[in-house]
Amino acid sequence: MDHNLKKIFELFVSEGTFHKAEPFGSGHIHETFLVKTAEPDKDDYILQKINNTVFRNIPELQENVERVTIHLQKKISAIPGSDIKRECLQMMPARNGKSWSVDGQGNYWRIFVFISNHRSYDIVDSPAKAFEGGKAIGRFQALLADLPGKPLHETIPSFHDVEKRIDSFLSTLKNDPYGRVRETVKENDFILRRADDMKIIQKLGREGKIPVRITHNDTKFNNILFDENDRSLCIIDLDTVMLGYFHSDFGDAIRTGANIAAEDEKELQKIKMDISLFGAYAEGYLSETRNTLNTVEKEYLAFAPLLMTYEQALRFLTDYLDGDKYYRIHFEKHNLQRTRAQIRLLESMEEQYKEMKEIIKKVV
Ligand code: ADP
Ligand code: GN1
Ligand code: MG
Repeated sequence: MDHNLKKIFELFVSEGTFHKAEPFGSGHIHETFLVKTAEPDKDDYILQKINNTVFRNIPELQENVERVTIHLQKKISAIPGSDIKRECLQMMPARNGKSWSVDGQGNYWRIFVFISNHRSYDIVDSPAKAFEGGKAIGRFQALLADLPGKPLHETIPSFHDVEKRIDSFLSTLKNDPYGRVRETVKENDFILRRADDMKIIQKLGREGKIPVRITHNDTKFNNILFDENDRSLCIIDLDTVMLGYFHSDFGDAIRTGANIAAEDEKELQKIKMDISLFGAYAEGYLSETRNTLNTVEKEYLAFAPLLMTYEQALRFLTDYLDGDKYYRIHFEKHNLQRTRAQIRLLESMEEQYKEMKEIIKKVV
């Protein structure tokens, strides 16, 4: 559907005035536009139509993002030499006094200051960037450890609860709502064979051996913005910041940042986890978190990328079997192609798991 983006943008407080808007970025969840302002010396903005099928409670979602961004702004602005405009995500208020606005069709919108001259990577091509990314995620977790006030809302219930995701996969297999199950027999078996092994982090959590902490929960590498010198600048996409395990953040960044091919690569032989990118990311991450992580958390770091790649394959596959309701797809069977690519990536990690564990042992 076409939206009147000028009218929607004008529901918000901004310095500059609307010049033009164009679709922006490669996120799978929201509809994102870059709004260019008419005045060259004023900020541009990101205008987002919030996905309210994925995020069911917008006031709670927005309250979380407000609290997290304000906390990060306070802490980062206290660091000498920091560039608050580019190192912190900044939401601008709507004219209704809230941080979101609803259009005539009942769509929810919000705006952020556009972080200028940033670079973002769907595929990472050097250990230096992987190191920077790891450092940025570690630092992000440290900055949020002392978020004051009540616990954050759970914006997507049981988001990284792989046990529940396996259960809902099993019920989708049984109900087969779109008659697609017979097409995915190989993929279903791959997922089911590994199901028990993938429950270990949750088990250790229940036993009190791994603590629940404030985590980002969506550390896809393109959610880390870099500056023009490829130094990490800002972590974005804060909708899923809530309680979780550090493993989710470590693992998901490797899943996306150490794969030498695209997340949905069709030619499976091109997909591989690059062990030097893994090592560089781990070094960057541990340079910030070494003194915080406990022994059990460290012991399971090498496993985290396998878990998150498994979870992602499971999520894409379940969405395919459920009729593609969650992820935005760009062509028929896109979610099946994504599933196959993630399965291949997991196989590549399994082939290198021994080395991954050795690297972690060295850098912890
Ligand atoms: P999604 O959940 O759909 O991935 P994101 O919040 O990650 O949505 O936004 C989608 C894309 O928009 C990002 O990957 C990034 O390229 C861009 N983006 C989002 N916020 C900003 C910002 N404040 N400044 C610059 N680019 C941004
Ligand atoms: C989504 O929002 P985006 O595109 O950064 C998803 C992640 C998945 C990722 C797979 C809220 O991330 O959990 O890992 O797609 N975000 C949500 O590409 O579900
Ligand atoms: Mg994103």
